[in-house]
Amino acid sequence: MDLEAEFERAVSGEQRVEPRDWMPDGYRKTLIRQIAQHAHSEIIGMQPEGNWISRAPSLRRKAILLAKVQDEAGHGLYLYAATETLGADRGELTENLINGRQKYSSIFNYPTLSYADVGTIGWLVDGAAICNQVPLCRTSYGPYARAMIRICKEESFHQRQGYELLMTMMSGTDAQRAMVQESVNRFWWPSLMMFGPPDSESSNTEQSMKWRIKRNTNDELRQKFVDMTVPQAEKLGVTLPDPDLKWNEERGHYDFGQPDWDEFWQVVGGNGPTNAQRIAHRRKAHEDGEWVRAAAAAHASRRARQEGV
Ligand code: FAQ
Repeated sequence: MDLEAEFERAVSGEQRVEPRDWMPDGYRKTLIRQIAQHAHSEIIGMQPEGNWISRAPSLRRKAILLAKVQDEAGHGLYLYAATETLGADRGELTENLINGRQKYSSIFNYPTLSYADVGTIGWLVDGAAICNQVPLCRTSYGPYARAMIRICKEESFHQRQGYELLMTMMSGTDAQRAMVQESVNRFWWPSLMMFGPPDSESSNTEQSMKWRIKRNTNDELRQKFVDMTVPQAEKLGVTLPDPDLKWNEERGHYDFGQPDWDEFWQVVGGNGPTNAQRIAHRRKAHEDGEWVRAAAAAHASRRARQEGV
């Protein structure tokens, strides 16, 4: 049996692919693209919420937010390590991010205008991330699947802290309730866009499903997210800004409207409300960290010389 046929047989038999196994070039490339995009999203995703750390309304809220943002840094590093098992170079991936050659999730190109956004990001953005990432715990590439297990546990905590924050605000004053509703209005449609374009326009889904990198299509996961979120919105007492949202008895799912896909492609193409700001901030952090990388490399090479390795 040739290598490719052996690989296809193993993958369709639910065997995990490990770093030293033979794999088709396209499989390796697709994984590096997806995992790097995921890692970049975690790192850029620190910015919208990080914006509120210094203005958190209490010490408790500040401690929670700090922990969450730190978790996101950890997820990013974990995922970059997974790409390294495929032969990618972390430094090159960072260059690709700050030069706009690689993407990161569209959701992080929207501004955080009020403190309620911290809760809404936890509830909707982490909620969408969990929906999308729990199936990735069964993705065919071993290091990615294993990384996802821990990441999903932490994302669940993130989702709950967001929901709890919003619940607290909803039991507060009229102004706080209005702030939550306004935030949900802004984040609902961009959250639906996180799952990627409709299946009919998704260039990678078919092949990624065959390789069991993706376990569900973009539209399947979007539907799952809507079904999961509507009862949570009802309990919270907010309205989701979609006049077409309606339970469909026959399908056993909610019907819902389509996001503005032109806006999605604009944001993915670099023209969203905060794309330039996010990248400029990441570039500055990278440049400011140059001395740390140089010192770490000098230390490692001195150590290696001393130990004669
Ligand atoms: N944004 O063919 P498809 C998080 C691109 S982590 C930007 O359907 P695919 C945690 C796509 O890359 C959030 N670009 O693509 C957190 C492709 O580009 P190409 C990130 C997008 O890969 C929470 C083209 O469009 N999660 O939130 C987007 O099969 C709170 C065609 O699309 C992951 O990355 C988008 N939304 O499916 C952190 C999860 N959608 O080929 C802080 C892993 C698509 O032209 C705070 N990734 N594109 O270069 C995945 O599951 C998949 O990559 C999808 C997209 C489902 C995102």
